[in-house]
Amino acid sequence: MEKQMLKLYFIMGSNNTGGREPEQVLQEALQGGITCFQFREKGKGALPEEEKWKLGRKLKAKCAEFHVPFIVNDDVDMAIRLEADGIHIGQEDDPASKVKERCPSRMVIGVSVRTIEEAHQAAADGADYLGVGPMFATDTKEDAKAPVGLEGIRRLRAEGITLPIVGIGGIDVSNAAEIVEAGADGVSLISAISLADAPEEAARNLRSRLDGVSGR
Ligand code: TZP
Ligand code: MG
Repeated sequence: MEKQMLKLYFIMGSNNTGGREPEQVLQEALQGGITCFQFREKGKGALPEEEKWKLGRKLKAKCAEFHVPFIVNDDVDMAIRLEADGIHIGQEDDPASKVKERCPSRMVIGVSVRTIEEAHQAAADGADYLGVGPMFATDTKEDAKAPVGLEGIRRLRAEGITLPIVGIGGIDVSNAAEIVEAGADGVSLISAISLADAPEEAARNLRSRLDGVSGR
């Protein structure tokens, strides 16, 4: 996996756009320079299976136009059905080792972790990258745990975790650079783009901020 793809990792489902068309919001985010996209159809108002698949197909096609990887959250069957470029799983899901057995080998596997133990386990299970967070307080995820802060990333690096890392939770243009300076390879975020008045401009500002940071 190219860790550069994690630089500006946008996540969105149909219920994160404040009522706007998800395809339009994604189009703008792509124009603004996101480097990866995750389809996360989850929580209140999430679409049922078939609708989810239909929207997933459209969003995947948009990503393909821009040569940006299309990752599916949680739902391994959906990721396979959509021929996604990857799957992102959490601690409540099957371990990466098991998910890996079910998915085509070209698919990237991302795992959400909060602690050093979870990170070591995900690495041992064959994760390709780690999502670390929540970094800061967020209103987007209802069941979000306490933030780990920049120290959460620094600690993982100090403990010898070498996998690509993307920070998540409460990230926007004001704090994105610090995440990379702390040792992450990029930032993943929902509302800073999905609820922005101008998603393209929001993505572009984030991208130029991140292009100016020297990471690890
Ligand atoms: N996992 C940890 S925090 C979070 C997820 C999915 C929500 C991130 O949303 P936002 O709007 O970027 O804080
Ligand atoms: Mg999950």
